[in-house]
Amino acid sequence: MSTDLPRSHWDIFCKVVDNFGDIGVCWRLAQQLAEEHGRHIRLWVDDLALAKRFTGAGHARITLKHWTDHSDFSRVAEVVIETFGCGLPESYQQQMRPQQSLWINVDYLSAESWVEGFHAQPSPQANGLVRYFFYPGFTASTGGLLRESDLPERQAQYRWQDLRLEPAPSKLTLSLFCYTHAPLAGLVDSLQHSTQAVRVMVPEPVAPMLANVLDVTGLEVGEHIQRQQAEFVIIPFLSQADYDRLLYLCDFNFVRGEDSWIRAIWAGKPMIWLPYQQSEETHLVKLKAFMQHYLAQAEAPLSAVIQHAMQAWAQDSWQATDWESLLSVLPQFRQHAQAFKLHQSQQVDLATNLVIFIEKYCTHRV
Ligand code: TRH
Repeated sequence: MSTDLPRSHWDIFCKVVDNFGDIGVCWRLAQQLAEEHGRHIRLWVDDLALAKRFTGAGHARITLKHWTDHSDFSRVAEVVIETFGCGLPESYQQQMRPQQSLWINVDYLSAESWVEGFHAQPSPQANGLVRYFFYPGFTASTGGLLRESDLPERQAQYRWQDLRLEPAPSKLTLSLFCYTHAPLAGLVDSLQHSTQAVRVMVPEPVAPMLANVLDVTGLEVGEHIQRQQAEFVIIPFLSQADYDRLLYLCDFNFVRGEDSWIRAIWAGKPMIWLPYQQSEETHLVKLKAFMQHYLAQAEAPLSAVIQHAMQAWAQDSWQATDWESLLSVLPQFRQHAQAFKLHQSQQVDLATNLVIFIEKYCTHRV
């Protein structure tokens, strides 16, 4: 079987729908395939400027390519990874057939049970190509979750000083990464009246929402705003590596979407997840499925508090009591988050599952 590019050269296609998750996940996957599995990756992205905010100094085995209608698709890879159903360029597909390239769509993450039935299934395309669906997930019958093999060693080195920040042992430190539909006013009110002093790390993309709630004109990176029991600290949009540090060093994390959600699990700290809003409230079905999995081993009183808080945060019904209830179970929540992290870390990671799937496929075909 001949292809244009050597077997170890894979292509990943990424379309930035909105926000950061699409490129965040693709860059993380590309790095792990290059770093831990020795692949050479061409990462095709339609929004190069945003991609460069994530790739920073890049990686020796990863080439960032601009995906446009005029891109040079004269050479195709044997293994082609589409992400989040972004599709593949027509002209590129035309070349995949003669080359018998393997087409895999790494789709959105969900804890819903149907995922297991669709994972790794072939979908014959009208043009004769076969598109395999690869579903990330929390169980062994899915593609797994992105998790770097050296994460525990890295976490052991994390220090606030790495982030040019100081620890604040007398306070609970939170990180706050949410969407505009989050009931932020309710949370800010409950934190201002918190029975325990809190420090809230607010990444730059969230600052305009907070400025609105605090009724101040604009909040700059580096600003500290004290409101009774709550100190809000505006921090820059960090590198993914530094954001991992922040999640690990905080006592409590508010996260969202796809990637920060999983990074909060690997941080092993109490967290509240806000799913990306979808039509017909599909995101609430995703939230329910995740809580069922996340809280399967949790004691009923703890599970009830966490469920109520996550639902209130996703359904715009956050009460001050939600924060005080979380505070009242924080020690148990910490233990639970640690136990869930250890349990979930037993699962084979997504990049490794992808390599195993592809090797099995390629060996079978030769
Ligand atoms: O930015 P998001 O809301 O991305 C979303 C979701 O992926 C969603 O599923 C998708 O449909 C939508 O985009 C289009 O949330 P997510 O997935 O957590 O991605 C954020 C990325 O940004 C993640 O890789 C972490 C990274 N990040 C940093 O690198 N530095 C930071 O300071 C912060 C706050 C985030």
